[in-house]
Formats: sequence, structure tokens, C-alpha cells
Amino acid sequence: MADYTFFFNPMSRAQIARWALHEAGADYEPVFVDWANKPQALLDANPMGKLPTIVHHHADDSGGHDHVVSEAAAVCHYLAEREAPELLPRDEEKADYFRWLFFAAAPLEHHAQLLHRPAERVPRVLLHHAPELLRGAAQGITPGTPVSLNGAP
Ligand SMILES: N[C@@H](CCC(=O)N[C@@H](CS)C(=O)NCC(=O)O)C(=O)O
Repeated sequence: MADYTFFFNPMSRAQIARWALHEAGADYEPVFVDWANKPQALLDANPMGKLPTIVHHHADDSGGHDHVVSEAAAVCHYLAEREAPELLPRDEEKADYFRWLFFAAAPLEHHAQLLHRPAERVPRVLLHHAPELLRGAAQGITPGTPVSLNGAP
């Protein structure tokens, strides 16, 4: 059995986890997820049925046990911790690292989703975030704009 089971669909954030699995050199078995018929093994591991989800088949002295990790940013960090510590930030980089890790996972992802939706599917919540979006637009941050990671979130 591979060290990790990786539930994926190519049209999803699972591609972030796939990149991290390769970057970390992890031994994994991919399991394709059909949106219309999610595998029971995925729902057992993560009842929300979201991708990416990985299951780490973790060997230990008593034979081993499984750890489930979901959330793309958490998967990336977990894989670096377990498989490739050289990918982790140095002490002096940790403040920026955690800041950007959580920024990407929450405000940035949320806004990116809203900005890429067809206008008729933009929900009411956009009204709540309109000031932030407009501030971003005023700074030239629109869909497709490369964002420098050197500045502050
Ligand atoms: N915040 C989560 C989002 C996970 C998520 O919503 N994934 C989508 C695919 S990109 C999904 O699984 N959608 C299927 C569903 O909700 O049933 C993350 O960063 O991993």
C-alpha cells in the first residue's frame, strides 16, 4: 500500500495537493472522484466530500494508523512536515510563511472565487465584500494580475 491515498479530480483544488505530493516526493495512490458519485472511502475519510483530501497511512510501532488531511493549504504544510522538511520555512521566514499561508486559504481564495464567477452567479455576499474588492481593483489587482508575494497582505 502506498503511504498516501489521494482523492482527486483534475478540475479541482486537488491539483494543488498533487503538486505538493510531487514536490515532497511522496508515495501516493490517486483515487479519481466522480462528482456525481463520490467514493464511499472519500466520504468515510471526509464526510464533507471535499477535495483535496489525503489519507496518510502512517506506520508506527503498533502497526500503523491513518491520518486524514483536507484543506489544500493544510495538505501542503503537512506533506512538507512529514516528507520534505527542507521545504519548510526557516525560522526567520515563519512569520511571512504563516501569514501568506492563511491569507491564501481564506481571504484570497474567497475573493478569487467571487471574481471568477459569471456575473449572474455572484451571490449577495459580494455586496458585503465590495469595498475590499474595489480597493483591490483600485490597486490594479484584477483577475489575471500576477500578485507579488513580497508585500503585506
Ligand atoms: N477550502 C477548501 C476548499 C475545498 C473545496 O471546496 N473543494 C472543491 C473542489 S475545488 C470540492 O471538493 N467541491 C465538491 C463539493 O463541494 O462537493 C480547500 O482549500 O481545500
